[in-house]
Amino acid sequence: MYTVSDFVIDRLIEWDLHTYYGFPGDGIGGLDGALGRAEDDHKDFRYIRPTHEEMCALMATAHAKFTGEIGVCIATSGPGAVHMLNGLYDAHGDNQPVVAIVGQQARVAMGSDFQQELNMERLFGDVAEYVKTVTTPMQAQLVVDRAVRIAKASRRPCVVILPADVQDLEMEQATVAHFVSRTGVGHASTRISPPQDELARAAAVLNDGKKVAMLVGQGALGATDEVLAVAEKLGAGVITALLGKAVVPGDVPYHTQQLGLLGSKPSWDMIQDCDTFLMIGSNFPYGEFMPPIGQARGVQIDLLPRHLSLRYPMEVNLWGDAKATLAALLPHLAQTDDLGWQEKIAEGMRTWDAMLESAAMVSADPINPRLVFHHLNALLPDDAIVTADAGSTADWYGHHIRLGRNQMGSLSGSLATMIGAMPYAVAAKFAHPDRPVVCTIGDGAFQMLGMNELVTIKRHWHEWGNKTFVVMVLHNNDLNQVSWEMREAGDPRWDTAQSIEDMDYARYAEGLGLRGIRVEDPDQVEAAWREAFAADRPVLLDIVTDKNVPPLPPHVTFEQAKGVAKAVLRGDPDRLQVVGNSAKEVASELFARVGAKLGRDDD
Ligand SMILES: Cc1ncc(C[n+]2csc(CCOP(=O)(O)OP(=O)(O)O)c2C)c(N)n1
Ligand SMILES: [Mg+2]
Repeated sequence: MYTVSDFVIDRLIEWDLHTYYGFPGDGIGGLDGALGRAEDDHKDFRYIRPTHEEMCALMATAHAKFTGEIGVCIATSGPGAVHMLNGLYDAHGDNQPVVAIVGQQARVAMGSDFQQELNMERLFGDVAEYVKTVTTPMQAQLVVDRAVRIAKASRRPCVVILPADVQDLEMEQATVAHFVSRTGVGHASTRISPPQDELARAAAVLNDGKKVAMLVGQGALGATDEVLAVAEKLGAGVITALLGKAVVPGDVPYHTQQLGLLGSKPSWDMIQDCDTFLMIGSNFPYGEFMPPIGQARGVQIDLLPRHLSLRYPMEVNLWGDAKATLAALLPHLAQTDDLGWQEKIAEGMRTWDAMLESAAMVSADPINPRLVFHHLNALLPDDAIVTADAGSTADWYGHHIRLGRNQMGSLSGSLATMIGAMPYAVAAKFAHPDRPVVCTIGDGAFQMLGMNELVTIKRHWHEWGNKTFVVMVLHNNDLNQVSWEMREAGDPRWDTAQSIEDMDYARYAEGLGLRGIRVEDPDQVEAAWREAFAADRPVLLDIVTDKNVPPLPPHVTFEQAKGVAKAVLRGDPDRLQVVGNSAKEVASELFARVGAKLGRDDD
């Protein structure tokens, strides 16, 4: 018998979706059974079962990010569905197309508070652009097709709910009848660009600018040549949002990397001084890092109209794909002969780079986390994929990693969920088994669920063409990012909540048959990275770092710095080390200045 579940699998394959991250349960048992049969029949798909449904959904999001395709995740009803929510919100926040297929109890049980029965449409109602329960076999085609199409078009998660009994019913093809929609497979191209008159209006603003700042996000991935061509014509500087880091190669001299709390000083300076602001494919959230009111005329390009003029009042809004729109815009742009602004930005970036390097060389107890990323950046293989987590790795990744044309990198951006680095790295490896993958993760996130996912790596690493998979645990025994956030808010670091239990991560990895390397000496960091990249199997790099090196931005606002100084004065358990380290660090003079001022301003 050809069941609804058999059909769902065939339809996903017909939609060109071949990688599914799932976790079983009787609520999705009929589909699991069909997946088993389909695997025996060598159907064209891969089912990967990580250790947790949250991982499935985060992996589906990462799959979308690293392939440009739709991510697929599968879970059982009730707890499995609830576990997936965080990963689906990650897709929601970072505009990734994901289709989740979840089980539900049998139709006759619905509304009876049956075991593991939840109101799934309500549960997913906020996160999903489309969520629907398949109530009859004939409806299955409609619901699957709509979920896949809407996920891609809206760049949001969509959810197909399959009641347990429906999964095993005989499939019925859609008929020509009242109430019946006969849906089809196939996406429309999204390479859309705005009409000529709107392009001309945008070009008039841009051509008029003498100091153009470009802010480029992940929507421009794949449009590197067009972004650079526009920057060259306008003599602009280019900032990349964290998720758009890979759009512009790290060696472009006027690329100032990121903006904001983990951004660079040249980015901040560029924004403060620009007269024209061109935002491309980004939903960068922090308004305080955008140009002051009245300073800059704005143009924005985005494929999602809901992003237009959202964070900054734009003069011209262009609704279109970044690559197609920039290509259509280019003939309208005049070639500037004044590269003074761009050169000034490049000069600022050279100074910043030198400063970052010296900040990485500052001694710490025992290892300066910046040093870890400094060496990683120098040794990163040409086609590597790097992930970072929500903790301080995001700061160091933003500052010290310069992605080249062939490299990729990502993290949970908008949701900024802890643990993202690990499922992102695993999904990157499944999507690109011939490329080296590096996961950078804090010890807190590693203990949260990262440790579990090392088990998935144990299970699968033999299959990968390229065995390089390095998990670097930033071992600071602290929820460090939040310790600093507490200080910035004026509270001392709270040991009860902030401490992470010490453990031997390298030995844990060795216990799984992987390589474990523990580093406690700054002089060994570079060699450890080399060893990890040369290893014949996945490596856990346990690097013991100093929690008292502040991940403060270069232009810390007075309020934040005042908070840190207050916290230190109020008896932060690490006060002496913090003061000692920061005196040597980027923010050193700030602490001194704020400390002095605090005497007068403190209330
Ligand atoms: C799921 C989740 N819980 C809590 C937070 C808040 N948070 C952000 S960073 C962080 C600390 C992370 O600690 P760790 O993973 O050890 O990284 P570190 O900052 O020490 O490098 C916390 C608790 C979050 N972003 N996500
Ligand atoms: Mg930590």
